[in-house]
Amino acid sequence: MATLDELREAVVDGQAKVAVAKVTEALAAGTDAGTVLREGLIAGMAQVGKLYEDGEVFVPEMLVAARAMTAALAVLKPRLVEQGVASSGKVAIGTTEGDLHDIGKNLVAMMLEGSGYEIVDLGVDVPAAKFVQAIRDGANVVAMSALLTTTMTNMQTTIEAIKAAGLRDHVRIVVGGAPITKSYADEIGADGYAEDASGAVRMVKEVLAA
Ligand code: B1M
Repeated sequence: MATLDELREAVVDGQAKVAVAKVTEALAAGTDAGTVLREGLIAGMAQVGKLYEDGEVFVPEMLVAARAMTAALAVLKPRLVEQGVASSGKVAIGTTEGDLHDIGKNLVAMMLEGSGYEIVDLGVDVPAAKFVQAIRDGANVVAMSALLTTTMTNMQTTIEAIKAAGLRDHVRIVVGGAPITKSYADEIGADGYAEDASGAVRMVKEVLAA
């Protein structure tokens, strides 16, 4: 669909206003919000990642692309949330300490919110102590995201801190992000791993039912 191609290009080029306009146009034309997300926004960011890996764009271009994606996501969010169904659970979500990537984490948060979970968004660069406090404040799920190989190890640090605080039995822990694998999740003692945002919704449901 031409509009989704234009949306993808707008994200790659970092044109926030165009990206917002294209999301609005696609939704008005009746395109499903999930399709707009996958085929427009996520596809655009994936292309930016490839261009960065190939040395064709650099951090500033990635940053403007990320801003365009964030602006477009804000428009899409109400529709994503609308598509959700009622559920239960309070999820404290954040990007691990030292990590400033938040697009994937925001997507996961939105999809969970859309599925009826209460979301406590701890933001980026979240130290272990903040996750621990969130459990004390009533979260029954901790959801951690990491995009860097240097910050994924802080997931383990956080799990150890949760254990040390005597709270491990009070909470389910799910992890994800580009460098994370199922075997890494198992190794650090997480309850679940998901590859993408819709997988995260399934995973949270599964671990709460277990
Ligand atoms: Co950064 N960056 N970045 N970056 N960046 C990556 C991650 C990188 C792979 C690029 C590359 O080299 N090819 C690389 C990491 C290499 C590594 O560690 N092995 C990298 C690097 C090196 C860096 C810097 C160090 C660059 C520098 O300064 N020299 C720096 C680090 C800053 C820091 O965090 N301390 C940096 C900075 C940035 C920007 C600020 C410019 C910007 C982030 C803006 C923002 O987030 N607000 C940025 C971006 C945009 C990227 C890429 C291009 C795109 C990331 C993204 O948003 N993807 C990325 C390259 C890539 O991924 N190909 C890259 C779209 C998003 C929807 O996907 O986040 O993977 P993702 O989330 C997915 C899944 O992973 C999953 O679901 C999401 C939806 O499907 N998921 C979960 C995520 N969290 C989950 C949690 C779950 C379950 C699923 O359960 C809880």
